[in-house]
Amino acid sequence: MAGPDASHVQVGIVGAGPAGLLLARLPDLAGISCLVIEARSRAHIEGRIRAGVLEHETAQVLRDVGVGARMDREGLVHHGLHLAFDGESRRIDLHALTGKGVMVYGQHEVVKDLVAARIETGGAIVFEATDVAIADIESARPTLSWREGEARRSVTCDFVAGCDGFHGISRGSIPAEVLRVFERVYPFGWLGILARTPPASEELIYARHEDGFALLSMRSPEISRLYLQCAPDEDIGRWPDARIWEALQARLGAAVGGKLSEGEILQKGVTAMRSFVAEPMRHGRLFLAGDAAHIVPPTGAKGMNLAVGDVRVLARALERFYASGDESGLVGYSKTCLARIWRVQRFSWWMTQMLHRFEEDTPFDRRRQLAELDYVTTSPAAATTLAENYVGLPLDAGGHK
Ligand code: RFL
Ligand code: PHB
Repeated sequence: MAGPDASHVQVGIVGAGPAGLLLARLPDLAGISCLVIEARSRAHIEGRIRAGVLEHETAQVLRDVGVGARMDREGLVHHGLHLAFDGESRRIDLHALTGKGVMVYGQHEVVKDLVAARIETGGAIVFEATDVAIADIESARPTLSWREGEARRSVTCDFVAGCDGFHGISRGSIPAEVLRVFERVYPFGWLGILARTPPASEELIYARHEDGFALLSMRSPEISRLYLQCAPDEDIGRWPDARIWEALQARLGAAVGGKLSEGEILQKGVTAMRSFVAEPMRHGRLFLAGDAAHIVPPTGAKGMNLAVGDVRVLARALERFYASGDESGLVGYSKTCLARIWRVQRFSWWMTQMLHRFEEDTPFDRRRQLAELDYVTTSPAAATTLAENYVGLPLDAGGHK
């Protein structure tokens, strides 16, 4: 096992989000040495409230790498979800349509479980690293360097994995003339709250409302997670708790048959929304994974699941390379991942356009949106399209084999 002072590791990993931490775990189990360099503190990454829905296969991956026990005890398995519109709420039976469900379990809980497992096995994570830099990715010995307090440290690596999220430094290490970016920025954001109150529905409710989108989700039988469509640069200061509850009641009240129970707001924040893909995801010996390479709007609940998908492809490729020298998985990494990523981009965009209020929409667009929701919730073929994407497309390659 490589410690922070070792001068060489097989895989240097930038970022301890779900992508970096899972990537450290998978090759580690195969005896491949990894070092994780993280810019923030352990408390920060373990307290960062983000995603909540794990696809069927994502949950299975966590079990497979030995970090699924708490998820299976505390997570909530959901077999359906609701789409609310035009004053009513209709259920999509995920399980009847696909034979699968999803696991509602907070991303920060996944992060806690992965950090604990890594520390327990003596694996190194450098927290609060500053000035992290990647060099020589086109050579056989790329270098990862960082500052820890006053000391500048570095390791050489066989490979570097850029798992440092959308605002990290890895993507920028790929030469500009090589990198192609595809992007759509949405004219709205989500205001999200975590509240101490039992969820008003046992299953998630995605609501299309004339005032804008709203989502009812949860973290436990006592804690609700709720979102409201808002301006992308919304000033959270303009949203005292009473205004948030009033907007949630207006958008979700009918769907829960009356009133949401209100409670103490434990956390609130605004997230801007975009669709983004950077291609290729590999240059030389640098591999991008997760949000470092792509962002989806959260409407499809896909971001963390995509990160897990990338990492599984990369871990498998690394294991094959170290076991037999076979480079084909590494060479094909970007293409394999991108096929799936574009399908998930399409789904996340589709859910977003179906459920949000766009200022430029005409009365025609509003009627079309309602017709689409009506179709998706009445046609078994259309409902299956939503359900199979929501529970997760097969991990291998772009789609069905
Ligand atoms: P992360 O989680 O952003 O982790 C990147 C890590 O890299 C660190 N870092 C650096 N470290 C070293 N050097 C540097 N220069 C660094 N720069 C950054 C950061 O501190 C961080 O620890 O990326 P990763 O691992 O790719 O994981 C991606 C997911 O976090 C993201 O896709 C999801 O949270 C998206 N998402 C959802 N995904 C789902 O699958 N299901 C959901 O239900 C879901 N809901 C959501 C979401 C994201 C949301 N927000 C806040 C963006 C709901 C919301 C509101
Ligand atoms: C969440 O629980 O945070 C959540 C659930 C579903 C989404 C996005 C976020 O689509």
